[in-house]
Amino acid sequence: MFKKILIANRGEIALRIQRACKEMGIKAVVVYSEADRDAKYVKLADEAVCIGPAASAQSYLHMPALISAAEVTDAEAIHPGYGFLSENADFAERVENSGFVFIGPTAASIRLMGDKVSAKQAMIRSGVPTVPGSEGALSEDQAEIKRIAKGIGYPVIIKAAGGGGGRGMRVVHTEAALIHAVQTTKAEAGSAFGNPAVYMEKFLQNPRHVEIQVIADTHRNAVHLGERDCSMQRRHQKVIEESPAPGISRRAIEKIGERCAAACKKIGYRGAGTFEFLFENGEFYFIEMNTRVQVEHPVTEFVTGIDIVRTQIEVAAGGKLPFTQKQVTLTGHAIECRINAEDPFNFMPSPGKITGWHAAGGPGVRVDSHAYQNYTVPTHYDSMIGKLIVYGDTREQALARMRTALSEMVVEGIKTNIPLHRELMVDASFIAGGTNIHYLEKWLEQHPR
Ligand code: MV4
Repeated sequence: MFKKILIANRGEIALRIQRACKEMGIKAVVVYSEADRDAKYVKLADEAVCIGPAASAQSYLHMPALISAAEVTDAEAIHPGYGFLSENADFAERVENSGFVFIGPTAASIRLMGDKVSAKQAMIRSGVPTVPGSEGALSEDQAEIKRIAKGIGYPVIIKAAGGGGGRGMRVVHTEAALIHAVQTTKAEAGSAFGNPAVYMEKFLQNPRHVEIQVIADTHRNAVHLGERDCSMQRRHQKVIEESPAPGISRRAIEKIGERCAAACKKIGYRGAGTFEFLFENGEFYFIEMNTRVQVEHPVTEFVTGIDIVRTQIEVAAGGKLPFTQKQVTLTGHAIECRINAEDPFNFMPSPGKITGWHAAGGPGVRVDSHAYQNYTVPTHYDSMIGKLIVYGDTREQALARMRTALSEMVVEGIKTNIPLHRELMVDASFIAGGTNIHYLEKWLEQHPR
């Protein structure tokens, strides 16, 4: 096992990874920007290295500074967390070429999944169901593009191969609008991602976003850890996540989960990963794979009892997965509310000093946050200041616990989205379960302030 790990991230996930390291008897080195000097995860770390000014490009995204920090502190491995460089294949490659272990998949896997066309082709080869669409990237042949769209049936969606997470997409309803949409998406993709390739899919009108967590070791073992429903989102930012997904049978999840685990084996995947699906009319359609630990991993940890970050570290060190597929069962229900420093209804960022902070507690309640009383939320990074996660034997109990926990949470001095969560936890449709990806945006339109 590693003796020392460098955490190339900030905020709550830097604290989460550090906690796993400490439990495992591994020294944790954190890096921080000048804006994060007073952060809790910096104070709690065994060692801390300032890597540059507040701007991410000069700190958390600055590869030479991160690799130098690992060198001067004698770390053996680098955990990238989520966001920043976590899905940057060049970074993974530079980490490994500098003699460190990248706690994540190989650069080749990250590259394969980073290109959404090659990711989808890999899934088709591996037997994972995908959204009907073009076989690969679209050619320049306008007649052929029209033929493909006709074959799929309108509406279709044009997506950039270099996009993902909602960037670089355009919905097309008629043949008259098709060619212009393809050309515009290509031009935007070329400048935004340095890759003009686009592909086409059937546009699913009212899907849910359901994702499968997987984890694989370097001994040809891969298992799935069930699903998360992340449909409650606004502008591609998830707001609430839960596991299991309401109303989807265990049989259906087992079937798709086994396909994902088999795909991991087929592509030689190692580490934690997430297969994102659209779920509509009882069917799963793969859209993208995330090759990192995700913000919402705690809901899966609650229902499986598996420590995902610990397992990431174990498999990165060459260990075998400490459980088999048969030993993984989902018990009870978990819900996560992302706590953001923002106006709860117009979503304007609200950084600044937290003058009062009281975290919720009690049975089945977990608060993953780097915030504390008198902490100043910097302006430079995203607005998430923590996550409130609850567990219950049933979804009803989890909902009741979340309502209680939200009533206990106090964050003063800045605005947060806690008031929005309090309203959603008593919303009849959310309580019923199974709302789709458009629900929150429609709800917000119907609840103007
Ligand atoms: C789609 C889709 C409908 N049909 N693809 C948005 C993010 C990116 N991961 C893929 N996205 C979508 N792809 C087809 N063929 C609708 C979305 C989509 C979406 C997906 C998941 C979660 C929230 C979303 C919000 C708007 C659109």
